[in-house]
Amino acid sequence: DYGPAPESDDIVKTWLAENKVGFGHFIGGVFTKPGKTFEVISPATGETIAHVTQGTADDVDAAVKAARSAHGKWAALSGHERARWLYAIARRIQQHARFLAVLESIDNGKPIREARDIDVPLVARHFYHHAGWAELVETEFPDARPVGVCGQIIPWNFPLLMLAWKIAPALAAGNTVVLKPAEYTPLTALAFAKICDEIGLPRGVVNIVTGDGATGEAIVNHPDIDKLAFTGSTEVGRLIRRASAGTGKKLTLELGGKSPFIVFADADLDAAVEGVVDAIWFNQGQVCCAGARILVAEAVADRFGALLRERMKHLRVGDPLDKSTDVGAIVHPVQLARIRELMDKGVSEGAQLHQGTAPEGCFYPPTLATGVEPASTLATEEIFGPVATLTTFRTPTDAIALANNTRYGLAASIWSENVNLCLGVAAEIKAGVVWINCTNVFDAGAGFGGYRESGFGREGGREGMHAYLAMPAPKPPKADDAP
Ligand code: TXE
Repeated sequence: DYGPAPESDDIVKTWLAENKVGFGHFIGGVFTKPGKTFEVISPATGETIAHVTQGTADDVDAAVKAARSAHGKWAALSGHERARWLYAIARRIQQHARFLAVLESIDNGKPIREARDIDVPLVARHFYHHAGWAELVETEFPDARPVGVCGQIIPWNFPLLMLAWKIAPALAAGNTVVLKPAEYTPLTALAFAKICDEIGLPRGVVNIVTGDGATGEAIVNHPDIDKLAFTGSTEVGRLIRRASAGTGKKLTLELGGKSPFIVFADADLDAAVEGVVDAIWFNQGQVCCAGARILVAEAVADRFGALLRERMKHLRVGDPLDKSTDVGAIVHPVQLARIRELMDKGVSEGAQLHQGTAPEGCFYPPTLATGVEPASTLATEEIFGPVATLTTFRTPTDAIALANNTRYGLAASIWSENVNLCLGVAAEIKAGVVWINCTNVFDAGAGFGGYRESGFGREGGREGMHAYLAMPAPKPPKADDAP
């Protein structure tokens, strides 16, 4: 047990020190000896905080075999019994909330306030919610059966939350999993493995294999995996779709976005400014559904821009473990370099940047880009940093056209006091989620996912369960049902 500890940072330090030689995988309920390892850094300090094993194709194979042999018994449990395991996981997450939040903040660079108040509570909520689905699955989906062994590959922006989005519905539906966390942020997945071990979850139901893209490829190509679930870049999503085409694997992809944030002239502008803070400066903008394109009605554009620039000055960028920090560190120097490269390109294409301040190191200041042409880099590429573009529109029709002028379709948010306008515009926007007078609101009970190059399949709620169940084909209508 992590035990009662006066200082949350100390519990994390102790755990990391205990595993100083390196972390192995979690396969068949056993922590393997570390193999060839790679370094994990804390982006805020640049310090190496752990060594984690680079998973090989043999490691993936061992994990798939463990998941396969655990599957029969797990699938045969009653829904109620599986629900009890999911409840047990959720309770343990709450019990170790502080440890997990600090670990996430150190590993990812996200502000502790967000890890503590958003990531970890949503993780617990996801397991509680899906415990409910485990209870309901037999009655709600009477003809369905679990898919089998699921290979799940997740990104670094919400490491533990993305794990929850993948593992909770899979287990609720009666599947077993092999999950690979992102190479930048593997530590909370290993802490999760420890939780599975502590509660005595049947061996092999959850397997965690760490590693980079090559390990991910080994999962994608493994012949005994029945379903692949991926969240990450559109490029890798494409590779996975190609690699799995022609196999019987079920596939869901949650990829990038370039979501519009539309402010009409009658919006509560102060509320909309706070909305922008949540839309693009939350999690350093490393959010697939971030409101990265602010579209504002011409009539209020000057006033809104001024309010936004003033608000930006007051954002505190820095030490993720400081409770007053608003914007933490960018996940990795490679990602920082990527952001800088895109921004340089944007400036060379004529964009003007309005920036707050950021400390030296792996940090990027909150940024607003104006003078951005619709076809330019900053308007079209997912930057995945704390950068929003600001563009004006005249009519709702213009706003809709600009909003839909993207190859993505993950999310959108609309700000106006006129609810009819909001609902009318929402219906015209091609996006998986449309928020009205709010943004980045997540709930385990609501399906989340995209259109177009943002991927396909839904996570969360009833729709999310479909991804983890094999459904019988719909019956053809009988002759006397014909109209
Ligand atoms: O993502 P990758 P990266 C976007 C965002 C970001 C960009 C690059 O724009 O700037 O992607 O990030 C695993 N087969 N998003 O390069 O590579 C990898 O190990 C199988 C949006 O870090 O897609 C990791 O576990 N797996 C996004 C996971 O894929 C492979 C969140 C994601 O990494 C693989 C993250 C391969 N060939 C980035 N190559 C979102 N939608 O939220 C890599 N991986």
